[in-house]
Formats: sequence, C-alpha cells, structure tokens
Amino acid sequence: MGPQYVDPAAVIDCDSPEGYAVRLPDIIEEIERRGFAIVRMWDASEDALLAAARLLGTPQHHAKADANGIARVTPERDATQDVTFDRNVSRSAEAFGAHTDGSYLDGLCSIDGKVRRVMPPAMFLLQCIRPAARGGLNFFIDGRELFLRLAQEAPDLFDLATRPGLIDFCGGALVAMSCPLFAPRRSGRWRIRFRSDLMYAQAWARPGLQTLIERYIDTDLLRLHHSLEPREIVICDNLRMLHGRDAIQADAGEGPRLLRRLWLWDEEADEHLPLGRTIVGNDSIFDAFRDYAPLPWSSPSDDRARISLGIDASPSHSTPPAISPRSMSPVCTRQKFA
Ligand SMILES: O=C(O)CCC(=O)C(=O)O
Ligand SMILES: [Fe+2]
Repeated sequence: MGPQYVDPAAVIDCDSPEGYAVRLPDIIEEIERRGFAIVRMWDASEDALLAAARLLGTPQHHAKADANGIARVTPERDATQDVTFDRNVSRSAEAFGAHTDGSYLDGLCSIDGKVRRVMPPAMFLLQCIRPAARGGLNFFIDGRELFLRLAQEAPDLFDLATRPGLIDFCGGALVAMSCPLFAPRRSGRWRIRFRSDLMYAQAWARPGLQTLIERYIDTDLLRLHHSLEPREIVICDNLRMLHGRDAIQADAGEGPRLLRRLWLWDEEADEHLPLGRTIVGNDSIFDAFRDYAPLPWSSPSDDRARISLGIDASPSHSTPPAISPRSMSPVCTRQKFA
C-alpha cells in the first residue's frame, strides 16, 4: 500500500472570523473523531491564526515564539554549519520525523505565585503561509490506532509502550524523565509522547522500542499525508497524534517554505502546591521551564470550546476489546527483545 493522503474534501472552509465560529462545531467534531482538522481561513495572516486559536484554548509559550506564542517554522539553519545536534529541526530543510510537540517538557514554572506543571501542549496549530515547491509534506499518525493495534497485534510491544519509567527525553536543559510511550491521564484517556531523536531508553528496552518504531512509526503504515496550502491551518490533538514533515526539496520562487506554529496549553497540567516554602511572584527557581508557560489572552473568549482530547480506549469507541491500565502486564519480558 502506497502513501495515504487526507481527502481534500475534508478541508473545512472558513471565509471570515464569523464563518470560523459557525464551523467550530464541525471542526471540533473532526478533531475528536480523527485527531486533527484542516481549516482553510480567509487569509494567511497572523490574525487568522490567532482567531482560530482563541476559541480553542490558552496559548503556551515556546523559547522561539513571540509575545503571542507564535513561532515561525522555516528552513533558516545554514546546512553548511557544523551543527552536531540541534533540537530545532523544524527550522531546517531536513525531514522531521514523527513526534509529539514539546516531548521534552515535564517541569514546573511559577506564575504570579502559583506553581504550574509544564507539559507538552494539548494542541498545536500550524498555519501555512508559503509551501515548498517540492517536498515538505506533512503527515499524521493516529496514536489511538497505534495504541489499539499494539494491544491486538503485539502485546509484548504494548506492554513495553505502556511501561512506566521507560523513556527519558532530553532537549538540552529541558528534560522529561521516565515517560512511557503511552501514559494514562486523569481523564481516563491516554496520551502519547514520542520523538525518537530526543529519546533514551535502558539497553534492555531499546531493541523492542526499535522494533515498534520500525514497524509502526517510521513507515507509511499509519501515516496520513497532506500538502498544506497557503491559508490552511492544521489544528491537531497533540495528546493523541504524532506528526512530522518530509524533507523540503525545493523552495517556491517567492521564498522558502514558511509556516507559523502556535501551541495550546494542557489544562490538565494544573497547579502544584509547595510542601515546604512560600512561592512569591515569578520565582527564579523555576526558570528552566519558564519559556514554556501559558500565555493568557489579553481578552479571553467567553465561548471557549470544550474538546475531548487524548486517546480514548473505552469500549464504546473501540472495536477491539477495551484496554484498561489493569490489563497491562506488570512485568515486561526483557528476554524477548534481547
Ligand atoms: O514544518 C512542519 O511542517 C512541521 C513543523 C513541526 O512539526 C514543528 O515545528 O513542531
Ligand atoms: Fe511538530
């Protein structure tokens, strides 16, 4: 089977901010049904991106983002530069493998005296301003399908993927230690966290993870491709989906491929209370993850949407038998992957 593509008829047209508000229920339904939606906005302005995001959640800042939380995604890294490793592959023309945005985030920040857990964004928006002339296609992998398939087809890999403490992510000073590939959330749903170029695992677990990656992630098996056009915005459930981008092979005449990216804060990452001290203001002890704090809108929207995010493995939604944390084997068979 060759690569699969998003059906062009699935792109949701919004010709004005009012049109977007009218189509919002359809957009949310699409996100809940298959993990992402593609909307075609009236133009490719920053305002169109902010209008799309405003009804969906609270922005989450990023070290490379501006005051609105918007980051430019464009190949600006000099290919001849001797970069041994750069976490910001999104700013190169190289292929960007399947990943969760902010996979390396699991920390704390303080905002006005409150300590908040910093996690990967719940959703991200990617807005196309200028596509590449050749290459640079986006792809999406449904983590729910991966979860259900592993449970059914490869119980050993499923055990491995849900095993607490499995993987450490390192993105420089930003780390997320001891994360399973699939973790249960308070809501009862699951989240996926993956980005192979930042992942480290103990030696016994590596062969199994490599098998999983080869069979299910670094292949077209579960990938749905889409060639983003100007004005289009992908709105994606980052708790459920993996996404990535093919290598950019040729720029358009007008200039290099250019997108804008905006993250939306995970509301389940709530306030944490100190046990032995008083937190005052924006305490500098939390500076490591400070760039990834939520950025409330100056005038929040009254009609903020409620969207069910993450991987729903409950019986009503899954054809295969329901998966619950109890059905996970507590012991992983190390020998099997040796
Ligand atoms: O360049 C793209 O289309 C994807 C970029 C991306 O996934 C990211 O910046 O996290
Ligand atoms: Fe990404």
